[in-house]
Amino acid sequence: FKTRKRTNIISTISDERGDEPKYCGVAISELVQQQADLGEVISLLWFKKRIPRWASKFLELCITLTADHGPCVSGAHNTIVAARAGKDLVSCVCSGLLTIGPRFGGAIDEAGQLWYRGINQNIPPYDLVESMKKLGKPISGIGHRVKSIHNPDRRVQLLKEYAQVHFPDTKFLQYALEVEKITTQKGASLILNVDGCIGALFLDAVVNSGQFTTKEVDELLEIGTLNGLFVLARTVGLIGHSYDQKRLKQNLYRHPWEDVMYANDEE
Ligand code: Q5B
Repeated sequence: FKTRKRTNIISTISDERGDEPKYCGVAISELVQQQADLGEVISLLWFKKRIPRWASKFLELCITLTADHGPCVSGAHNTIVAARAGKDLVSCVCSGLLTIGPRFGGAIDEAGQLWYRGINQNIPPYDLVESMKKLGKPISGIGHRVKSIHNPDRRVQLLKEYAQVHFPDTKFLQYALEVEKITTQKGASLILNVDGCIGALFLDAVVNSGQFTTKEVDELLEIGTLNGLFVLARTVGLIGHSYDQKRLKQNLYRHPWEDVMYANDEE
């Protein structure tokens, strides 16, 4: 009888051993034939599911709308500084990606978790806001540095418009918008931001796609899948910023003294 060596790796999302790669059992030629979009590829490789076209188009829309947000945001800034220090593409992009986190771009999962808990545990939006206040924690998915009720975020408007036309239901978005109604009474900048909107609509998409069990949705949130959308999208922009600086042959960046308050103890 044969003794089989135990494998060191288990992988369940793709297989490249045959004539052509398969993404979760679907051959790439089949995807090409069916004119599958990027959202479908994401869904196969991230969720191991085929999702309806309206949902995959939503994933694509998230990528389109968050691919870049100018040179001043944390990620682009880091990439620009790294590029000007003469670093290679991968280092420049990683430098930018490493800024993605709870304050910048990486609030989607936590926002999703809040909206999910709010709906599933029947927490009135007001109580959710108050509970976060008691904890002394900012509400993920709420607030923006430059966007406000007076300067609305077009990306959020476009996401809402898409959902209104194509989603069967948007209960998570509606919940997040109720939270926004409360927070914007406290401050004009405490709007539902792009992270919070994507978090809510992502839940509306997976729940209404009919492809995910409750346990699977719980798991998506638990393992932090939603931030992946921002990471993927913003990589496009960060690559662009790196190329831009190199094309412009920008020299080494040094922050101006005038913009630093030197508050040394001895002075
Ligand atoms: N306050 C985003 O803060 C920001 C509050 C809040 C309750 C909140 C802040 C925040 C949650 C994390 C989040 C995603 C840090 C943002 C993104 C992608 C981007 C970025 C781009 C792109 C902004 C002033 C007062 C204080 C605070 C209170 C603030 N936020 N209270 N819940 N969520 N949000 N991140 O303006 O009484 O004065 O002490 O952490 O969702 O990252 O374009 O830039 O595409 O690249 O710096 O769009 O909102 O305000 O922190 O000085 O707070 O408001 O407690 O109250 P700010 P702060 P008080 S989208």
